[in-house]
Amino acid sequence: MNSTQDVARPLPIGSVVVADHQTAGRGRLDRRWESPPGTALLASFVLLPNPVLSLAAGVAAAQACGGGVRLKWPNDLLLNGAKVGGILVEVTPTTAICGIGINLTWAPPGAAKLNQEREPLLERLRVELDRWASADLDDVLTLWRALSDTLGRRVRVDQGEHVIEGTAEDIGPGGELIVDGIRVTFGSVTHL
Ligand code: BT5
Repeated sequence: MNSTQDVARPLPIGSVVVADHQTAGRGRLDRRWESPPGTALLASFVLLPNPVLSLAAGVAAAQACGGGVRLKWPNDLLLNGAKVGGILVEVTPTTAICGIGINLTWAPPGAAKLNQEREPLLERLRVELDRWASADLDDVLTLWRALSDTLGRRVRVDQGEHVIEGTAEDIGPGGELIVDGIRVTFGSVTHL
């Protein structure tokens, strides 16, 4: 299929679309998500809209992966500091489409792979996502903080027109990153 996000879009809440291969897998801002056939977990979950779904999905995915997977704000899964997976939340008027890609047996240069089997990982992901997508905000934020590789670091946030550099101090109640007291709601983060 082209992208699990597009196949999932018209489906009802509770649906899950899984691909062996995507010809047009995408990240945020129309960036591409690459993975050769059969080498990754590529799934889109149709969920109720939730303002911190991206963070909740990160928590769920890190829990499902286990083995030291950590979170980089806003939506990356890291293994040993390298990107092993990503999360893309897109909304329709009534649903949120939560796309999760995790490298299993292949990764692009500089990225990481998890080396786990897809089916058991998908099962754990379903369970964790069910739980965290409807969990209390405070519980999501608490576990996100514990799994975070971003908090406490110096970061650069590139917002296109603006670049913010400073210490990533915390995340706020809306999932925003607080950098030297400034609330950051979007941008690409580099750990310095
Ligand atoms: C993301 O975007 O990290 C979200 C990726 C979501 C992919 C899933 S797969 C299932 C579902 N269906 C879709 O079509 N998408 C979702 P972003 O933060 O924008 O990161 C994208 C950037 O990550 C790219 O510009 C590359 O630099 C890098 N990248 C691409 N493929 C990668 C891979 N397999 N592993 C690590 N990094 C990758």
